[in-house]
Amino acid sequence: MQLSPRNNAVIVNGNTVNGKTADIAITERGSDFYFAICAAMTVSGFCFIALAYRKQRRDRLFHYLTAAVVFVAAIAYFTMGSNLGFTPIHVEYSRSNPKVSGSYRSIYYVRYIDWFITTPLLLLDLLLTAGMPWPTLLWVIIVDWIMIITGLIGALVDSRYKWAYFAFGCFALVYIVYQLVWESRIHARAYGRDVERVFTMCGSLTTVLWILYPVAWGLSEGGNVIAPDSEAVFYGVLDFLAKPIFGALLIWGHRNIEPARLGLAIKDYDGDASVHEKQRPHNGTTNADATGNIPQASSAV
Ligand code: RET
Repeated sequence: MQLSPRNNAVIVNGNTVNGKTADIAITERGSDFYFAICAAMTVSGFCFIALAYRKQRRDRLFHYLTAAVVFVAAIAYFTMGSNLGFTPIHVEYSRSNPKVSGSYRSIYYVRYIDWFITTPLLLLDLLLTAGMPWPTLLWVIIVDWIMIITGLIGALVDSRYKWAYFAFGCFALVYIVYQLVWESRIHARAYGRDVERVFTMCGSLTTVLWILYPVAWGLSEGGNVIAPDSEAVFYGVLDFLAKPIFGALLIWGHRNIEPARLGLAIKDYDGDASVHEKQRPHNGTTNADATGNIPQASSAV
């Protein structure tokens, strides 16, 4: 008798997509691992939201950004655990190692959709901590998108031209790393020792981890050196450190830093009766809106 229910995802959702079958694909163990990371992302998301509710609404920016990152990742990991969100791509290098021998490898495009949404949010976390001006934020995010999209194109191309896209992505990463270790770090210093400390801690973690992503890519989607199960572990560990662990450190680092100090002066309407319903409007007939103004229609009645 089997005690634990089997994970049937790789059987239910097979390896055939658009008429092609991936013969280099994840096994049940790879699927289990993806589901485990999915669970970790989900739990950490709820923790970040719970921590957000301990703060005033206007001080929750970093909690919400970080929670969004892990919730999006949780959905991507659910997809990969279910053996979905991939397409079989002909490998450039056929290997004799039985774990990677074959012609078509599962390429998980859902990973890139996840990164397209979450990496800009992670960069926002960091660059807002450093108090960088918004044109720089925008520019770094555009460069980040170029990095992710070129990585996706490279992964989907089956000829050696894939490495050209990989090189474009690496150039983009060099610029992002320069921003983090140089310009933003110097900028963060101007806001005081505590801001500099949290930026240095999270920025260094990000720099080291992000440099390892192209290594994982070169060994899996690019070079077909490691099996899809090992790819799951490599990217899974990186994502776990780059999202929930990074997020926890960032939120902890911000515990005594008022966002207003970083130039993030966010308005809220604490004293407004119609928002909090702590007190009744003066004559009991008018309805003030969130700005405290009385709408024309209701005052005319
Ligand atoms: C690719 C391949 C192309 C070259 C480079 C890459 C870098 C990817 C990075 C991804 C980071 C993802 C994170 C996800 C977690 O939220 C696209 C693999 C340089 C740095 C942090």
